[in-house]
Amino acid sequence: MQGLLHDWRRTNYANQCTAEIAGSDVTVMGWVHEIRDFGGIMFVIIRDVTGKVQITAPSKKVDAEILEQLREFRKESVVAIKGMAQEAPKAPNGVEILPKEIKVLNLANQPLPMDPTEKVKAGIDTRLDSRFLDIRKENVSAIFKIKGQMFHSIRDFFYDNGFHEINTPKLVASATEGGTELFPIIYFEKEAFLGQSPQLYKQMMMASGMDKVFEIGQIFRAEEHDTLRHLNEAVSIDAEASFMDDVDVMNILNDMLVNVITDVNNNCAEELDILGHEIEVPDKRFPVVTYDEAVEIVNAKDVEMDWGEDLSREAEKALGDQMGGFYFLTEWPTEIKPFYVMPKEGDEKYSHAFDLMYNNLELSSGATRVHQHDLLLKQIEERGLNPDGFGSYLKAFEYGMPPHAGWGVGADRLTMVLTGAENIRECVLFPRDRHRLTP
Ligand code: AMO
Repeated sequence: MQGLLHDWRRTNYANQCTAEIAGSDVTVMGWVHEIRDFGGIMFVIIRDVTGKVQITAPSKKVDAEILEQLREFRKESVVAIKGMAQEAPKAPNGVEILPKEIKVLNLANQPLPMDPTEKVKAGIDTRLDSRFLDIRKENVSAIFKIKGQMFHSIRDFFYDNGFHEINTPKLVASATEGGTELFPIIYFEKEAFLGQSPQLYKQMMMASGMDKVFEIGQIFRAEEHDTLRHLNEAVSIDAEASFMDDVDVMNILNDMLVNVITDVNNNCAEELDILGHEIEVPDKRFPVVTYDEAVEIVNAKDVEMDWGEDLSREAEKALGDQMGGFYFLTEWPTEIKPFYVMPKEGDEKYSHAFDLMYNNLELSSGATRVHQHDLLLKQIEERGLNPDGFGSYLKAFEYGMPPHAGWGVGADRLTMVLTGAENIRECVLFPRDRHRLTP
């Protein structure tokens, strides 16, 4: 059968084919990136996850049969080549491979639905329709390599700081963030929903004595928004910690982000370079602006905003222009924050809720939570929600719930910050938005 590896194994990735290995035999495997045939000499560029390597086939030095095989190559086919490395200052990494044996592992149909070498630029929809081809481009895979480093670094940070990783259900019976924006599903004979946040579960875990938990998982929001920063399926990084308040968890969030940015800078220099993006490691605590101050700043910039309103896009922009970089927005009006947010003692109009912003982009929301059963019940009722839908959640507050606080960070939005992407769809492998459910 054609196309099997049999006893062939890769000896070198493209980035391991450097001048130091000149004179040795290697086996490289990857995709046919480019074919240049000058009659007397042929150049084929092979691409793998690490970069590119040049195959050079002069008719005087290479068997006619090999040249024939090379001429049958089609762009983006998967091939394996055995040959001898020799120095070639003009080739990628200063080395080229003189082919001795060739295997075509899988031919790519032509024409390709899009060109992964970017000679012909494709729009975002064409690219997302053939995402596997799109990700073959180094400026696209760079985003996902950085996103991977981000998750790695975040997990390390949580484990190093005594957080336990949890997984909570995504099939749920009731809303967490209020009644709207839910995707209903049929759960046997009942109606259920896709989870919009692990909020209620991470809070219930505070009553379990696990002390500090985190979850990285999907959230589903049936928002009609069709913007560059909203998705209907996103990944949320959620943290919850007992015996802590809003200021404590804001400090944890600040430390975590400094850690992530440092790690990305240290481990993804090549990817950042490909993207032409730089991100400075913040050297001080993120500045804090209160909601009242934000209303003043926004109005001073001639963007109308009444006290008690959420920030509009224009208001976010005005505030972002003033603040720049990372900053916390604190002391939100209680009435526009969810029922689980703790109001300020003696000044209940204000709450212990905060958002973390980067320029004009909201990255995270968090708060000190209400841990007293009766106050929680009152706040659920005041928001017109039916306490019956919160039975198992409320139960956790009756038998020893410690004071606690936490936050949720949008992972795809954080990736935008780390990579400089302007459209959130660039930061998700297979995005789900108002119009897209495939691939
Ligand atoms: P919130 O609803 O503010 O808070 O969500 C937290 C963060 O998740 C990201 N996010 C989104 N990203 C892309 N598309 C969306 N549709 C979307 N919705 C939210 C944002 C946002 O800041 N339970 C609280 C968190 C908490 O208090 O712990 C919550 O879900 O970056």
